[in-house]
Amino acid sequence: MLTSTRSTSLHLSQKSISEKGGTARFRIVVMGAAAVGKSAIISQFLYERFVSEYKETIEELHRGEYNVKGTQLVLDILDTAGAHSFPAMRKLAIATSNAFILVYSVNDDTSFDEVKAMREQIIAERDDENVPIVIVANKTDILEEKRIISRETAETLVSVEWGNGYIEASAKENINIVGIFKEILRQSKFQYSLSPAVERRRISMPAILFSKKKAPTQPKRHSCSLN
Ligand SMILES: Nc1nc2c(ncn2[C@@H]2O[C@H](COP(=O)(O)OP(=O)(O)OP(=O)(O)O)[C@@H](O)[C@H]2O)c(=O)[nH]1
Ligand SMILES: [Mg+2]
Repeated sequence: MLTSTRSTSLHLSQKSISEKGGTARFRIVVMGAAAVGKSAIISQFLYERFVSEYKETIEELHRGEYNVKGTQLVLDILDTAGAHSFPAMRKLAIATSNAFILVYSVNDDTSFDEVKAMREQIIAERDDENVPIVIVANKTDILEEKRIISRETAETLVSVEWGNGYIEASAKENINIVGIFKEILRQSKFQYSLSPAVERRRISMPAILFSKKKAPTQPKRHSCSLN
């Protein structure tokens, strides 16, 4: 378990959050093929750390707690398995999350195919074309000649055809990582502003520890309220 308090660059406007008992909750799931950099993105966002060794994830829940002008915002970020994901776990993650980050690696075309399939599954299971989804093209730091999926191809498909958010990022170089989370909150109709003065406490622990908790209620689309 890791706990720390430090300033953060993500500041959510108090006006945009309707809270119950002073606490607002938001749950994001990060999905994608194996080794595309899902854990690296979360680690860079929450802990400002890049780990170059590859360690397969089973499932991990990270929590960022933000104090925004006296209101507590709890941001749950579920890190999922790319290789050995269990269909039941994926279904549960899809059913209980407010928003989705789907990651592929720009040097791996099968990981892009997987993003397409996951997006279709999310839309089918949620029965909602407008569920907040951001597609992340990760590892953009690699040499151009190793890149297989071009920005034009992916961005046109994602932004124009699918109507989802598209972000080019590098967890290794910490490029656009905060942008991913800003985009997902924007898609979810949150308002935010950048501020260096917000307190954040971060913890990381296996999702199973949270399994007895009631899943967060889905916010209504086009409203900013959270339960
Ligand atoms: N060059 C480069 N390597 C990266 C980047 N992000 C992650 N990696 C590396 O890619 C490997 C896989 O990263 P992970 O974050 O563990 O991938 P994952 O998607 O969580 O993998 P699973 O948990 O198995 O699903 C690791 O060796 C990382 O160091 C990046 O932006 N650029
Ligand atoms: Mg992982």
